[in-house]
Amino acid sequence: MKKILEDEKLSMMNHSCAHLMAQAVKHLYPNALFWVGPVIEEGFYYDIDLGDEAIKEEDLIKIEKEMKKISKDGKRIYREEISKEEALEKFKNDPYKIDLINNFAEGTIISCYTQGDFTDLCRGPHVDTVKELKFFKLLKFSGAYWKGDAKNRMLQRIYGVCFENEEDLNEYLKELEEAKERDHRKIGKDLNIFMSHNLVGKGMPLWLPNGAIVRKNLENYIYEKEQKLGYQHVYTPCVGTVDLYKTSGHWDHYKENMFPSMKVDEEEFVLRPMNCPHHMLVYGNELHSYRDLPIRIGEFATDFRYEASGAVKGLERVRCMCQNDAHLFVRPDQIGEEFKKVVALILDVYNDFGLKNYKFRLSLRDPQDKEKYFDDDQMWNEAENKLREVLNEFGLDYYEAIGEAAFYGPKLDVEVKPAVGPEVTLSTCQLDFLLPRRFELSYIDKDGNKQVPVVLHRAIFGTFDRFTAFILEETKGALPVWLSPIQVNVIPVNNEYHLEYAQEIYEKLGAAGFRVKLDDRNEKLGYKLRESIINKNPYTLILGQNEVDDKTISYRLNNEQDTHTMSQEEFIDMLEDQIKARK
Ligand code: TSB
Ligand code: ZN
Repeated sequence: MKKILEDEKLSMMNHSCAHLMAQAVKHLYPNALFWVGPVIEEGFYYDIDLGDEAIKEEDLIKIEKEMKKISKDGKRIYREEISKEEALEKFKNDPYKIDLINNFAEGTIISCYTQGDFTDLCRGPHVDTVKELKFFKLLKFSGAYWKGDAKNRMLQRIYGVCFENEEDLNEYLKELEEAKERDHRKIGKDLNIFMSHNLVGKGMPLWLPNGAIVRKNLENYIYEKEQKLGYQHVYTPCVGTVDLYKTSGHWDHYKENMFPSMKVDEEEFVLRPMNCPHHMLVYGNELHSYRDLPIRIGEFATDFRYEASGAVKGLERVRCMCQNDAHLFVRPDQIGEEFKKVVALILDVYNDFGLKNYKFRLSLRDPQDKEKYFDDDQMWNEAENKLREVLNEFGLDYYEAIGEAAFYGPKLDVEVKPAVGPEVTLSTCQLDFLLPRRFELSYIDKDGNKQVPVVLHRAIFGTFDRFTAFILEETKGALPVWLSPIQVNVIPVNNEYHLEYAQEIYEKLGAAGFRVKLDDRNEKLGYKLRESIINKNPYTLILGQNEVDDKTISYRLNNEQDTHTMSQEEFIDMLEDQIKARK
């Protein structure tokens, strides 16, 4: 996909096209006022106040037509530089521009761009004439609160994209279409993985039976791995008192990401945004000797976070999530070794899922940001170097991101790119010298003295929510057989002659523990087959006269045209092996 933001020429064109769109909107809606119109990854948008009018789908076509007309007219775009006072005078009837201008320091020279009858405040640069803007498309529109604040007025945001030639535009639109097809929100709906309802709330998806099968299997998978690696799993409540989060520091450093507190009798609770404080208490429940460490406390734990309403997205960014979480309590001399084990587990899991498109990001503190990060240079440097060392030992490619560390320590994140929208973090492993101190945790060392353990926070899937979103997109919904809600779909060629045998196979496979469906509807074979492919069933059995006569099974794989025939026992063995191997 063409990277608009990274291409100077394309960025400039898209920016100019935002102005062109605004000019067209102004022609059609003379009272329209404009907020900001930046270039983004997928092109550009402009936030517009249309008074009481709301944009409809057909309006985009009208606006596009007007844009074409203006472009044909071919006016030059010219830049003008004025003082802040002049700008305030020029835009005195436009409260949005006044708001922008007031943010400039006294004495700033402000630039404006004019094309024909339209002038806009803008840093630029722009193309020389609107004639250059020929190959564009308005993509969609949505509501957007002014300054992203739900307390403010709702503006109309119109998105579009512009290219240098028709081929590039068409190719981009095709890719956009494909990305939409791959979007887990579409797949999740088509395959009945999850739903949302405004009575439950924004960013609070409900996992449907099919989704629950996927999630349960992911849970079992990672639970087995963690058991083998010495993790101990716990269950803890998804609320805590405000005091718990004051002790942990979240109240000071993470409050804006939390739901507001609620009072019950004398206690003040919050929905937890993280599980670390609970796990600190679990560790502190017993005395520990240096020989007991590492102690690895895991939980599939529900958390609540306040995510901006514009940011919530399907299962990928939710307000109620379930982390595949664990806190590893180690001695300082064990940090490197334990971190290595976590990285090995991440690589192992990604290998099992055949994931290749991911990047390691080493997230470091911003030494200037004394408010977010606790002030202990030595501790930070040591921690950051430890992580670097291990990554180098593995020979992994990674990049460093300043200011992305958690408030309690540096971390390794695994970044992936969803079908639509910016990159997100999947796995994470975070070093923490702070929390164990705040909870006064200790272990007894060789000499009988109390020492403070170090904590590694880690989530391999990240959350089950986000990971599911990601694998739905990676597989385009065609999940591996061990995860698939339906593993085998049984279709009789003709209900009249073959249904009895199909029924027998259906029951046999069900008794063998597979997730089976029998399609006994009175529909044509071709129709049922197509639907089975659309539903991404890994195995579709087609049972006709040959199969009835020979007591065999014929199947098609979701991604293949060929039909394979084998004995019932062979088929059951093959399926069992595949599911066991989780391949
Ligand atoms: C790993 N305390 C640590 C934990 O011990 C922690 O909470 N880390 S986190 O903030 O990075 O979250 C863990 C993972 O949850 C992230 O790596 C990401 O994959 C996932 N995640 C974070 N926010 C959301 C969200 N809003 N929706 C879905 N998944 C999310
Ligand atoms: Zn944690």
